Amino acid sequence: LSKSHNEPRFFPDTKPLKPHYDVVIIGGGGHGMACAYYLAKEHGITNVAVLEQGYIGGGNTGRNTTIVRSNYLTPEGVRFYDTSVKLFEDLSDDFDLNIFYSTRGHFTLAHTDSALRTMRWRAEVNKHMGIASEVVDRQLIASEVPYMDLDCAGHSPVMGALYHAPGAVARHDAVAWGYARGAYNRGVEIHQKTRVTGIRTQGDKVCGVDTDRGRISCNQVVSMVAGSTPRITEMVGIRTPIEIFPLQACVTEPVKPFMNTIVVSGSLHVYVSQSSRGELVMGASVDPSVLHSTRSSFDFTEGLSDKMLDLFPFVSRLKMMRQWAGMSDITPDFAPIMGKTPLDGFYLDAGWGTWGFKATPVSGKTLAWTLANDRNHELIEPFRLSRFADFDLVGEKGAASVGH
Ligand code: PYC
Repeated sequence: LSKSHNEPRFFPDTKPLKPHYDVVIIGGGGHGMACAYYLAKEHGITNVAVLEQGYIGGGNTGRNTTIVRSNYLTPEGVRFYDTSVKLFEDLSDDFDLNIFYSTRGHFTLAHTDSALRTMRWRAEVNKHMGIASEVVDRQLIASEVPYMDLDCAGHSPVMGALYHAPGAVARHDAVAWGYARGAYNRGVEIHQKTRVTGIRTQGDKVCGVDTDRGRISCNQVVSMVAGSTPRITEMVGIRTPIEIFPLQACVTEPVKPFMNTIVVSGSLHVYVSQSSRGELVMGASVDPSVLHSTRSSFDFTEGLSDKMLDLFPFVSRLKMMRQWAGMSDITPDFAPIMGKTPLDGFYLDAGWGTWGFKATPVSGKTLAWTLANDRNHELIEPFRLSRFADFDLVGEKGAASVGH
């Protein structure tokens, strides 16, 4: 084989760690890679190491159901996720890599009066902020999703829905790899299979990171590790109100394209879309108890199938191909925790719960800005860690697609 055939497609073999980096990013998922990309691209900061205990995008980035939307409940949330949707729309061009971004339209079904009231609330906040969201009736749902049983087998009929036209799906691995390649080509070092074992401080400031491949010194550390956040924050003695719950998902065998929209039922606790490969990608509520594990269970598939079949009886004929779980780092107000912390030089990108994939571009971009300027970007200031002590919460539970 010629030399080019032997070269890895994206990254050469890992080099030894350097003794010093300006910035260490802990976590090589979509968020970590996006932060590295924007640090290099927009701020010229390239003496950066991304440390990933497994492989690129192997955590929650590769374990979600890839839904992108901005139909949140609070102005802070809407503004933040709308910026992300706009960044997502241009990513394939930015990367020169197809991330299979596909705008589908997103229905959140309401089966009760109170659910409809929440949909109306979200629609009004969204419209006020220029986001396309509206409450629609059964007739419109039936014309857009003709294969769905709106009567839910007589159990809890659909009364209406929140329709969000910009709702989209994308290829999650391509997002992580696109950011990683862009960062790498600009000089960022990506160290896979490198586990952080400690964080060193001097006074009130971060000064280095210990890993299972050696020690490094650095000026800034940002933790972007979602379900592993408590393990990292413990190293620096920072307390957060995050609790970890598994969130499971699964796909069916691929079938011809028939489902053009994303359908979420908050009351039945299911969500489904059809991937560009033809698989139905489905998920349900988070698991009922705190657990730091990515094991998957039969309870999940059984419960999910029960609800799915109420809405889509024909799915009973499809084979389930794969199931998996991620570790959701959930906060009390269902909004993330981002930005500076009481420890100088240590930053957080956490609390991503069940809403992290859709924030990948905006979290990377705003965290890169925050690191470069050592002050919280205005879009993430509402999500600062100190909001819990200040009782200044950003209540987004009503906009979480996933039951909790
Ligand atoms: O927030 O859109 C969402 C979502 C869907 C599945 C998990 N989270």
